[in-house]
Amino acid sequence: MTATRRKFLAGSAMAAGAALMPGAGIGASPLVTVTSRQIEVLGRAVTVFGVFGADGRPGFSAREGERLSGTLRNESGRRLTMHWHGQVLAPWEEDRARPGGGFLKHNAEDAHDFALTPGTHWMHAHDLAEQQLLAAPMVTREAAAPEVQEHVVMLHDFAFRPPEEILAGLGGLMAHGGHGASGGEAGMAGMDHAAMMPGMVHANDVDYDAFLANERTLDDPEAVQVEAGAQVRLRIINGATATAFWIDTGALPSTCIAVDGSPCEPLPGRRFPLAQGQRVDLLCDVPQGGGAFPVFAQLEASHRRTGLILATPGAAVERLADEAETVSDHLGLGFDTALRALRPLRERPARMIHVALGEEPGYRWTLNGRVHGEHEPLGAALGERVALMFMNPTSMMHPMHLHGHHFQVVDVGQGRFAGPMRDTVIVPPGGMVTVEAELDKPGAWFLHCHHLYHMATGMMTELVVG
Ligand SMILES: [Cu+2]
Repeated sequence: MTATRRKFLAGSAMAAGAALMPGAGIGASPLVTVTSRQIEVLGRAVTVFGVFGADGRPGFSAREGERLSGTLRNESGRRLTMHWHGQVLAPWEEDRARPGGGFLKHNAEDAHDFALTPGTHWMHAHDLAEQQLLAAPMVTREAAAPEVQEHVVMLHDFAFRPPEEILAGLGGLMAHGGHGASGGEAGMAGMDHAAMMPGMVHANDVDYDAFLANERTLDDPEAVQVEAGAQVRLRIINGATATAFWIDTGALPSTCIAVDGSPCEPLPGRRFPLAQGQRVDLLCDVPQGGGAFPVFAQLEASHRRTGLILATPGAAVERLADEAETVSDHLGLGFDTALRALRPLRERPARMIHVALGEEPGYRWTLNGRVHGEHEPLGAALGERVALMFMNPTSMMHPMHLHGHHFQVVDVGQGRFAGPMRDTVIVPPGGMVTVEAELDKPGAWFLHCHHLYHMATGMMTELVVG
């Protein structure tokens, strides 16, 4: 590990040196640059992060077999931690989101060189800066991908107030046992006293100002031109900080072909749950007659929604309401129960590790009774197969994410099954979910809830392999 680390540091130094000689070698032209920029949300100019590839497009795209080989440059004016979410071939040393990983400073670069993991993945800040759009797609098109039009959709929850203020408000809310702690343009909603009583399930503990699909709201949505009678592949990424969605393709019959970037047996449907951190790849059938077809992302347990429109040439695009007529359900595991991995783990005995999710007064979220910082790391041997059994007696759903690995969902409390390969799994309130992972890479890998306010207030531990 030390040797690799040294190599990585040498790489960084080399990149920094090269940056002094424009046009020379690595670092002269970063693969990915993080910037600060202004966009408009609901008619208001706001300053957010931007994450752009060398082609000027958001994030990074490649083809199966290619490597991420070059630098990530920070020109944002702020320090950052970038996590390669779903990139299971990225060495531990090359992910800032690791214990002791530190920050990439302003005007500095990290050098990277790793094989890209095929599928719909993404990169994001490993802290609340994600809410200020420090996140971007990282899509590596599969060699076997169907030859159809593709479109990447990144979802966000957006607030005009900074995450620190929201976090303080959440703590204040819990400490004071009711409303009134946050003030501001939009208080903490959906959290009345009844919803906070033990045994009551709730969602959406942050009341956002807007929900974005590729940075746009439904009053001015993205319209993607498609061909009548054709198939379109949507690669949808939930980059929201604290919001889970139902993807609703409405009039478009759709088939799920991958979750969290890993292929699954094709599963037809029109509504698909998508928790924070998760991805879903849908093949949508555009009717022969053409037309304009909204694809919505509706919040769980809410009317509110965002989305985009797929439209054939000349189709009339109607104005879309940003609230649905009916309140959606909470996210559950029905979808995962129906999913089957196309490339499951081979059967092999696994050692069980219990992970109890917990909730304490004062907006403290725990794993095995500890907040991060006071945690006991979980340990495993290199090459070991482990089963992580998540038990959730809390009042909220938690999307649990393990760094550096794809795991297989094998039990959701109804007996064993060969469920999907994922890297982030919904653990509903009152639920019990078991995933298995092959621990084939050394490192101290974060294991955490992808509701980033839960992560920020303690819901993270590490799995030390090797
Ligand atoms: Cu959580």
